[in-house]
Parts: sequence; C-alpha cells; structure tokens
Amino acid sequence: MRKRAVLITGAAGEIGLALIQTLAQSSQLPLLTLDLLPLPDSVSGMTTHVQGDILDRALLSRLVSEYEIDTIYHLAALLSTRSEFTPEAAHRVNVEGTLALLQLASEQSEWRGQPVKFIFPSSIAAYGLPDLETKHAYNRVREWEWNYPRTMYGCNKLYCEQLGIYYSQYYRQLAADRPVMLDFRCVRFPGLISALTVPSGGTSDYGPEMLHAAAKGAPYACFVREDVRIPFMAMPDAINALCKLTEAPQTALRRRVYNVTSFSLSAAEFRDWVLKYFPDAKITFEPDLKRQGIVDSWPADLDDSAARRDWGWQPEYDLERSFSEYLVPGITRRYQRAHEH
Ligand code: AKB
Repeated sequence: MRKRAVLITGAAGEIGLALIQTLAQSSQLPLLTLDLLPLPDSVSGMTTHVQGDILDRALLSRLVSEYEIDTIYHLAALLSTRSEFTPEAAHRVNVEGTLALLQLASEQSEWRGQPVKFIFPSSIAAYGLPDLETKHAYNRVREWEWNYPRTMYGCNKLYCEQLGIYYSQYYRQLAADRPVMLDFRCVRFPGLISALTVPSGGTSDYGPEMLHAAAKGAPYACFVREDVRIPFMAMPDAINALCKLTEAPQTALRRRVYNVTSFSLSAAEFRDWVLKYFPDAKITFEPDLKRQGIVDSWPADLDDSAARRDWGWQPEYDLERSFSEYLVPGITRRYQRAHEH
C-alpha cells in the first residue's frame, strides 16, 4: 500500500524550512521533502527527506510508486538575481521542474479520482512596470495588471501560473472522458524576510541582508537607491498564507492566483527601522544599477483584496509587529547563539 503524504519540493530553502516546522505540527499526513541539499538537523527529524533533483524523472517515478501524494508545495526555484546569470538553467529548474511536478500531480489526481492540491508560490517578479513614473502612478497593482516581467525568473513564474491553470482546468480538454484534474492554487509573494535564514540569489534580498548584517555587527552596502520601494512580508505570514490557501474550500476561490502582502517600504525606511533596533548599524547605499533596474520594475505595493475577500487572508505581522516581535528577537537570538558556539 502506498503511503499518503504531503510533498514539499525545495524544502531546504527559506520558505521550505519554515513550512516544514509548521506542517510538522499541523499536518494530518506525514511530510515527504525533496531538495538537492540535505536538511539541517533542526528539521530533519520532522520529515522523510529525499536528496535529489526535481528534474530526475526516475526519482519522481520512484516517489509516486511509494507515496500517494495528497498535496504538493512546489517551492523549488532559482530566484531572480541568480537566474539572470544562468537563464537557461533557471528555465530548466523553474519551468521544466514545475511541468514535471504538474504531470506527476495530474497522474496522481486521475489515479486516485481526487484532485491533488498543488500549491505554488509565485512572486512580485511576475510584474514588470516600464518606468518609475508608471510605478508611482500604479501603486497597488492588481493580479491582472502589468504582467510583463523583466527577468527570466519572473517570466518563469508567470508562465508556470498559466501552466497550473491549464492543468487544473483545461488539461486534455478534447478527450472523450475528461480526467480528474489537479487543484492549482498560487500566491504572489512580495519580498520575504526570515529571522532564521539569510536569503540568497534574490533581488529583494537587500532588506533581509541589511537586517542580518546589523544584528551581526557587520557593515552593509545596500545595492538599491534609498527611494526604491517594494512590498515585504515576514516569513510567518508567508507560511500562514500558504496554509490558509491550502485549506480554503474550492467553492470560495474565484481566482487561482492571488496577491498577498503585508507592508511596503522604501530602502531608506527599511534602514531607519533597522537603525531603530540596531542604532550602531553601518548601512550605506551603493546602488548596483542592474539589480536596481529589476527592483524598479517591481510594484511598490500589491492589492491583495481578492485574497482577503475569498479566503480571509490577513497578515498577522504588520511592519511594527514584524520587527518588534518576530525579526529582531529571532535574528538577535540567531547571532547570539552563533557567537556562543
Ligand atoms: C527574489 O528577489 O527573486 C525573490 C522574489 C521577490 O520572488 N525574493
């Protein structure tokens, strides 16, 4: 008998590590995780971990021969900055990897006669505003506006959203007997900030990097201008959004792709919040025009009213609470502990 399980790909990444901790407490089903990297000791006892590549078809076949996969959190991706250095590799991981997982979920849905839930984190990178004037004019962007990404990662995310919709609504639409299709649900995240991990390979990384450097007592040169503004969210809210969207009754969902956000900050405001808690922090601005160009094309804020209306989305951590109750205490503890060892 195959064991029912919840699959998390890209499990060793920032979202993955936080999601494992939450689902290990709340999930009715055991967790099965997949990543190229091993998991750290802090979570390795909470899941059955398979170290491997989502592009390895034989490995995916082996997994479905052993497990009946009920829900997939497909987190594996190369982020925006990294993808610009290796665009074709990014396409392979971000698009071909997602396609392989969508196929797997389709086959599972058909085989068991019940949709597999496919939860997909997309990103503000799916948007692309042409210039700063337009960015200022369209402050809170809605899901269907400005879908003109400027990065390989953004193109990949936008296309995979469409593939997810295709596989859950139109897959094999000309066949005489339509199969049971998967249930694709997606959130477009702003820049995420975790107290436990430092991001790598993204372009919204200047926010979390500034904060982690301040807590470590290291100087930080921010790679975007002071006035650059994008939305952010603390990691517990990101996990909450994924879990709430998973649990929402399908009848309540009027879209398959939803914006979610918490607070919007310019880089200078971000610095001021960091200085409030770490007054000795040494933060300078040395814009890298290329990376800044990417952030300039992302919206200053997101309109997440559809998520609020359909599945009761509401961030629990606003700006003040994110810093005072989650980020600062968590990051301070992290570096104190590192210092003691
Ligand atoms: C990145 O910077 O690439 C990511 C994102 C905004 O999706 N953090």
